Amino acid sequence: MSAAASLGNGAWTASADAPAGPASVAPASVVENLEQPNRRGMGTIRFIHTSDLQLGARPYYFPDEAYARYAQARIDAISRINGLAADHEAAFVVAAGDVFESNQVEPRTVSRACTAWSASPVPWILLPGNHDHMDAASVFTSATFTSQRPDCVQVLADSTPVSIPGVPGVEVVGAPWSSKQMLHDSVAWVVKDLAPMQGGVRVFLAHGPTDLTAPQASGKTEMIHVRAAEAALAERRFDYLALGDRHSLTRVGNSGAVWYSGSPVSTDFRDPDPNHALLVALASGEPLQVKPLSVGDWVFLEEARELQSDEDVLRLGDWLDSLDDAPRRIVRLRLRGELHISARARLDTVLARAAQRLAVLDLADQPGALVVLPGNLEQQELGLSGYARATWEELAEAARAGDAEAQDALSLAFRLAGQGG
Ligand SMILES: [Mn+2]
Repeated sequence: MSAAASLGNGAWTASADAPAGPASVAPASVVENLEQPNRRGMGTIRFIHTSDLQLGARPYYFPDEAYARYAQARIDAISRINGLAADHEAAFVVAAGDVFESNQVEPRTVSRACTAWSASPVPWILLPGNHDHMDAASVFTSATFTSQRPDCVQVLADSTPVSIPGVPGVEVVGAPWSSKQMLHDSVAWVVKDLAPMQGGVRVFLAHGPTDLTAPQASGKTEMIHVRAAEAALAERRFDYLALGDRHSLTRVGNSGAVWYSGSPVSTDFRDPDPNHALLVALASGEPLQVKPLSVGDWVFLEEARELQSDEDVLRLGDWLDSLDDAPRRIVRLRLRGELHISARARLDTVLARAAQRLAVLDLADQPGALVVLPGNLEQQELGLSGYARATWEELAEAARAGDAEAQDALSLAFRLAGQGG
């Protein structure tokens, strides 16, 4: 089940199972401070948490046409989040790392992003992540970015807490990546120098794996230790930890105040719950609340099928046909099994049709997984004679011996003869 579904998509989620205490409940002093800046007079501060836009990333299996649309969709995610900020009266947006895929992204990508940000009704605070780390060659110090960056965009180049213009009572502090590798838990590293908040609220931005969500990566030096972060939350060294690195919406730990927003537009087959941003509300005297907002509509689907018959191929075709919004579906098929030539030829027709409809149809390369069984039946149906028949038999023999090229050639010959539709 997706995190959004488990949260009841669109519903506010209070940190109901959070332990009672200052980590999740704003103390009175904070409430007083918040009442002034709040435009609605309800003592609530709202903001949007996003991360991992990975602008400029191109998966190797995307053809040009699909990539152009996909790249645009990810720039458009900035505009969508701008719109969501306005719709939900969010005061600002934080992006917790990997806004750009790398420090070497094309200047055009940086320019497109700056144009999208320039239309934002609220400030955006960006954290350099592992892909767009802050060093001498950072995208954030590039001529394109520095000359085109709109005033509403602020980059956390170091861990000095910053205030947000026009949003009093809120402090943002980040743990930016300064190189491709972090040698320590960036949250613990920064938190030790952070005094507990006396008034207002503090939002912490960090990027990297946590010990709870990536235990398999326990040797990584950059691992963020969640229990220590929760202790800092309880001491009010910060009120919300906005994480990036996981591309899937994920609640982390027990506090209800530590989240990965996931990528606003899906980036890979591995991500179970992408395509969201998080609306976060720190409300007077109430538990912190988060609400997943829908942003992206590109979906990566991986499907494994065992094919043994014509019926199996037809069922696969029906499934491919049933996918809605095909121009924004990236499908990877893992096919295995044994098919006679006629079924294999039908499969090729099914796949050709799907490749036309879908953004991407990727056939995972698994040599030998799908075997073609040449039989005599097909040969008879084709009514071959003479040279053609001799060629067919030669190919069939090679195909029986496992020659994949011969299997492809037989399938193609069968289709061309009009038997595979
Ligand atoms: Mn990332």
